[in-house]
This record gives sequence, structure tokens and C-alpha cells, in this order.
Amino acid sequence: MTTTQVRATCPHDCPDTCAILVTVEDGVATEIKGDPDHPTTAGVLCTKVARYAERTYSPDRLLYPLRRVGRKGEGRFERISWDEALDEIAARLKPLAATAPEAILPYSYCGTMGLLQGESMSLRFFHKLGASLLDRTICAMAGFTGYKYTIGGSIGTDLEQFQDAKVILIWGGNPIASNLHFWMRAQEAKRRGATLVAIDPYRSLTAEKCHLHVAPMPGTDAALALGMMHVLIAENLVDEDYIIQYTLGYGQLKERVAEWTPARTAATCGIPEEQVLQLARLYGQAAKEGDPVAIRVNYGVQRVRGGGMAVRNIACLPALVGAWRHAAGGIQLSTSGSFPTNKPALQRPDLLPDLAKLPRTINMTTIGDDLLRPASPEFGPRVDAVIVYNSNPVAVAPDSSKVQAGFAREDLFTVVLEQFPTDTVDYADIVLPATTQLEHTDAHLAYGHLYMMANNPAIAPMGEAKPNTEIFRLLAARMGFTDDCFRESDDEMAASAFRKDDARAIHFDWDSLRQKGWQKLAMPDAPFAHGRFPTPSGKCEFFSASMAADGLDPLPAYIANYESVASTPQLAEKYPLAMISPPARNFLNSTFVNVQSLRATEGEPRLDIHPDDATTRAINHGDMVRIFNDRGAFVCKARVTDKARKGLVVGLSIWWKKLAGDGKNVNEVTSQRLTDMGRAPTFYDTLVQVERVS
Ligand SMILES: Nc1nc2c(c(=O)[nH]1)N[C@H]1C(S)=C(S)[C@@H](COP(=O)(O)OP(=O)(O)OC[C@H]3O[C@@H](n4cnc5c(=O)[nH]c(N)nc54)[C@H](O)[C@@H]3O)O[C@H]1N2
Ligand SMILES: Nc1nc2c(c(=O)[nH]1)N[C@H]1C(S)=C(S)[C@@H](COP(=O)(O)OP(=O)(O)OC[C@H]3O[C@@H](n4cnc5c(=O)[nH]c(N)nc54)[C@H](O)[C@@H]3O)O[C@H]1N2
Ligand code: SF4
Ligand SMILES: [Mo]
Repeated sequence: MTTTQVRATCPHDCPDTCAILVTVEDGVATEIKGDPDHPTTAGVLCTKVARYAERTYSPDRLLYPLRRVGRKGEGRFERISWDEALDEIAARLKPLAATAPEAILPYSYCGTMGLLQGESMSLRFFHKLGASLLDRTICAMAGFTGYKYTIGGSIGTDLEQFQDAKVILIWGGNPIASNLHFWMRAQEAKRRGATLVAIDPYRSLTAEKCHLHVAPMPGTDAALALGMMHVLIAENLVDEDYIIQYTLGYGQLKERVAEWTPARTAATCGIPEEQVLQLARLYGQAAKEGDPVAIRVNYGVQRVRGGGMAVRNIACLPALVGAWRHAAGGIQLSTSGSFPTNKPALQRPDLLPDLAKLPRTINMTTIGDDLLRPASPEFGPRVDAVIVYNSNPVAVAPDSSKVQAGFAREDLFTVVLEQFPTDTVDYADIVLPATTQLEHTDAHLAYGHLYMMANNPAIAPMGEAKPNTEIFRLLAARMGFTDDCFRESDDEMAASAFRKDDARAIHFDWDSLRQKGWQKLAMPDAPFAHGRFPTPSGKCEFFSASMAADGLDPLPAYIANYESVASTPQLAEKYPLAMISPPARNFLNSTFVNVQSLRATEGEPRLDIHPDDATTRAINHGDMVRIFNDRGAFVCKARVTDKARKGLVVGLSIWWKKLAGDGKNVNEVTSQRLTDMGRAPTFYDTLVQVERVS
């Protein structure tokens, strides 16, 4: 028997981007574990990826190209050869490419975060075609934009510093489920005497383990941050020296937050006034005493109408109290902006047919409407072909009945590259089997730490599965594209993944990265200790001229939800409960839902509802309930618990529809409305009613 150990990287859409060691015995992956030497992974993988072998060798892996034989959505297919599949796709795309290439739409997100199997050869292909561009907004664009206006880019506190913070605010995140290796650091900080605070409308697994849990109503975080700033300024808990040297617009900020008294803040957020004071003092007094105070803000706060502004307001706090002076102080939303990724080399936008006139852009969040939209002068041609990879839109996109109706169009040609028969695969005309991370090469950045990462293939591709890169290479050849870049190998592309001319990636060399598995960026420990924010002014911008230019309020503000008891009382008479649907611990978005052991741990789709809200509806623990609003309805089991605050219901997500009891999931009730900035979705800005079903 030959046994080898292969260095790999977790490809999932998770900030931790773990370093993995795969044991391979006679060509079979027999053990998957975290690399004990990688500082942030520290030898630990989450429950999901510890099961990666079960997922890879799962009997429901897609192993051959398939052609649809049933109706759209039925999921009935026949096996075909790669040649037949590629010929058929080329035959359908060529006439569109010749007349209206924008009728072709790529649809992809972060099924893999790999720089190669994500967007490299795929975008070369779509750029060359002149296909519609896709605005990849479905996760993080609101927060990204709000943070960028304030701090200048996705740069923040290094994960490896958090254990030395004395106060940590975990704001709109549930790291035990979705950012485990941050939670390990927060636990260490707790052992060293830090106070942990969770700010979350739901008593999540994480909130349960923090010293203090503040539970504002969804979408009110911007107000909470304004109220905190009010108290910090009123009680002189600010760092005047840092403010003068490294911030812009303090005078105007002071005026703005004057109106955000603790009483008004508390009323807006639906929390006790005392908590606003407690939170601000805890944070401000520790900072005043010279202790590092840190914020881990996460994407939970920005899936509402004012989500961009919420992140912006929160991002003002560290500069106000001078927290950036310490390596263990500051704030982290994402670290992705620290990586000098060479996207132009990977994605080749220069292949676009006319650089002066770009193809139209379609927002992935509104795919429901856009697949149903007829041709028009404003919209352009109808979408006639969609090529889906690294995403499961039928389960994850909002306003799902429209998404499903769009994909059900008989005149829409749909190709899906997948590893598993997802809800979206059921609507494909042609299915192409994709390899998993154990079977292909990739290079990775991370959005929660600062290491460049390599993934080596551990085993041969299963069945006839191929890497996305290879599938797009083959498609390019079938379409007759002859540019050299369509012949580049994965290793060649990986070698250009990071810009070696950037001081941060000066040590980048693909061959050594591949052998070593990971390499930290060369970065200062405390990125903004001496200002130098990558904003237009070089300062942390309390006042942002860029926001004014973009038609936004240039100062921190509060934007109420599209749907809430306070902002839409009439709607709330019909639909009085706010609904959120954050990630379940054992799934990763809709990935892993089909892994038997993980699904068994999650059990079945559930709705958490407060005992008072249950009583008034005669709902008992374990009853089946119908959750509905004007957009749609779905049925699941009620769990009566005060984990959900009054007025809030919570459905941990994202279930495959076909593995849920009624063939539906929470996205039946979510809307396609967009955030204040970043054109992002508002999944957690949703009112519903709940009733018992027999
Ligand atoms: N296990 C697991 N891990 C994941 C994922 C997964 O599906 N499963 N998904 C990955 C992806 S794609 C992402 S983007 C990240 C998401 O990572 P996070 O942004 O950390 O997301 P969640 O864990 O959903 O944490 C969101 C928390 O925010 C709370 N929340 C909801 N609305 C509000 C609000 O208005 N204000 C505040 N303060 N809190 C609110 C929810 O109750 C929830 O506990 O996680 C990644 N990691
Ligand atoms: N209601 C509600 N909806 C949500 C959210 C929520 O909190 N609530 N969260 C939103 C967020 S934050 C996100 S990021 C999106 C996530 O939405 P998606 O990015 O669509 O994520 P997944 O559902 O995990 O689907 C990814 C798919 O890619 C496939 N895949 C993985 N690797 C490869 C590969 O190498 N090649 C190919 N061809 N396929 C591969 C996987 O098998 C999986 O089916 O969902 C959003 N939807
Ligand atoms: S999903 Fe996240 S925590 Fe789990 S192995 Fe992957 S990177 Fe690590
Ligand atoms: Mo996400």
C-alpha cells in the first residue's frame, strides 16, 4: 500500500479558509484533517469539512454529463458523452453569440472560493463571448461598500491578534457556526480576561456563550452604533488625538449623533436604554484605559435595506476610540482587500469585444425577475441561455417562486456545472459533472485571515468529472476561440494568481506555495495605528464625500427596513413577525445539505418562535406551521423558544427544497429588493405571518 499526505485548502465560502492535510492510501482519500502547523487552522476543521470524504465519495455525486429527458424541474436525465454535451452546448450558444451575445448569462457565486475554479477560465470564456456581465452581489456587497466608504478597503484586524483584545463585540455573526477559528481566538481572549459581547436579535450558539447579549431588532444596528457614538462623545470616552490626526468630519459627526440619545436608540432597536449605555461604556472605558477593544462585524447586519449604512456606522467606532492603535484593536469585516490578487491576469477582461462599450450587467440577486423579463430597449435581449456554476440559485436566491418560474421557462437553455443533483440541476438542459477540491488544483486567498493558500489534487477525478477550468477550456475550443489564454494550464494560471510586484506578496511563488501549502502576506500587525487609511482623504471618513457623490447621506445615518413594524405598520398588521434565515451550523449555504450525516444532525427545517408569539397563535412546540407573506409560503416544524426574541422568527438555512418536507424553503418569503448600497439582497428584511397547520 502507498500512503501519501497531500496539502489542500478548504474551498468553501467561509472566512477561515483552513489548511487541510489529506491522507491518500492507494489513490483513495482516507483521512482529512486540519493542518496543525497552520497558525489559524491549528489542526481543527469544522464538522462539515471533517466530512469532506463522505461528501466526495457520496453515492449521489454527478459523474457523467447528462441531458434532460423530463420536464424542467423534474430532474430526469439521460447519460451522454462529453462530446455530445459540448457539441450540443456549442450548437445552442453559437447562434446567440453571433446575434445577441448578451442573451447569454453566466450565473456563479462561491461554491468554491478558489481563484482558479472560481472565476478564471470561466470569465475568459464569457468575456470573449461578450456575454452579459454578472453583478456578484448575493452575499457581501452592502457591507463591503459601507466599509469601503469609511475605512477605504476590506482590510482589518488580523485574526491572529484577537486573543489579546480585552473587549470583543461580535456583531451580526455567529462564529461558532460560521467562523470557528475566530471563535477559538475569542475563547482564548475570554480565558485571558476579555469580555465578549454578542449583538444579534437571535440568541445564537455564540450569543449563548458571551458575557453580554444585546438583541436589537433586525435592521436596527445602524441606530445602535449611532447611539453608542452619542454616549462615547457625551461621556468623553473618545481618543481626541487619534481623531484629530487620522479621521475626517468629527465635527459633523458630533452634530449628527447628538440626536441619537440612548432613549431614542433604545426605542428604535427595541432594547433597554440601560443596554445602550452599558455597551458604549464597556467599549469606551476599556479603550480609554488603553486596552485593545475589537469588533468582529459580520454579514448578518447587512442583509437589510440599510445594511451598507449599518456597517459604515459600526466601522466608525474603532477610530472614535483610537482602537486602531493596538494590533488587537480595530475591526474586521473581511481581510480580502489585503491580498494583491491578479484578477486581470486570471480573468482577462481585455478579451471583451468592445472595451468602450461593456455588455450589460445583470444583478444575481434579481435573477427571479431578470429571467422572466422580456426583451426591451432598456433591458436588452431576453436571457435565452444561462450557464450556472458554483451556485444553487433555485435554493439560495430571494423570491424563490419567481426564480423557479424563470428557470422553468422551456425556451431558456440552461447548463449547470455541478458536483451534486441540486435544486438548480433539476432545471438544467445539460448537466456537466464537476470535480471537488480533492480532485483539482487551486490557489486561494482568505477573507478571514492573511495567508495565501494552495490546494493540490489528492485523488484522480471521480467518474468523468472535470474541473471548471477544464470545462471552460473545452467549451472555448468548441466555440472556436483560439487565443493562447484558453490553453493555459491550471498551474500556469496559479502562478499568476498574486502580484509579486506588490510588497505584500513579494514571497509568492506558486511552486513553493504548492509544497508548503500556505504563506502569510507581509503586512504590519496594526494596519491603521498611524492612520494611512486607503480612503480618498487617507483618513477614516466619518464624513464621506464619495457617499455624497453617490447620492447617499455623507454622514452616519439610520435607514429603516423596507419591512418592519415601525416602518410599515400597515403591512405589519398582516405580517407582524420579522423573519431572518441565517446559516445552519452543519450546512454551508446550501452545500452539505445532501450529506446524510450532516443533514441528520440538523434534523429538519424548523422555525424558532418566541413562546409569547406562539401562544397567541395557538402554536405548540413541534407543531407544523405555515410561514407566509404576499410573496409566498412554506411549511416547517415550530420550535417554541426564547432564543428568538419577541416579534422575531428564525429559520436556520439554507435547505435544499427537495429535501424539505413541502419542497420549499425560506426564500419563498424573501424579496428581491436591494440594499442602500452595493445592490445587495435584503434576506433579513422580511415580514411574515405564521399559522399552525394540521
Ligand atoms: N456553518 C456555516 N458557516 C458559514 C455559512 C453557512 O451557511 N454555514 N455561510 C458562509 C457565508 S456565505 C457567509 S456570508 C458567512 C456569514 O457569516 P455571518 O455573517 O457571521 O453570518 P451568520 O453566522 O449568519 O451570523 C449572522 C448572525 O447575524 C444575526 N443577524 C441577523 N440579522 C441581524 C441584524 O439585523 N443585526 C444583527 N446584529 N444580527 C443579525 C443572525 O441571527 C445570526 O446569528 O458565513 C459563512 N460560514
Ligand atoms: N434566505 C437566505 N438566503 C441566502 C442566505 C441567507 O442567509 N438566507 N445567504 C446568502 C449568501 S451569504 C450566500 S453567499 C449565498 C450562497 O449561495 P451559493 O453561492 O449558491 O452557495 P451554495 O448554496 O453553497 O451553492 C454552491 C454550489 O456550488 C457547488 N460547487 C462547489 N464547488 C464547485 C466546483 O468546483 N465546481 C462546480 N461546478 N460547482 C461547485 C456546490 O456543490 C453547491 O451546490 O446564498 C444566499 N442566500
Ligand atoms: S468551512 Fe470554514 S471552518 Fe470549515 S474547514 Fe472550511 S474553512 Fe475551515
Ligand atoms: Mo455569503
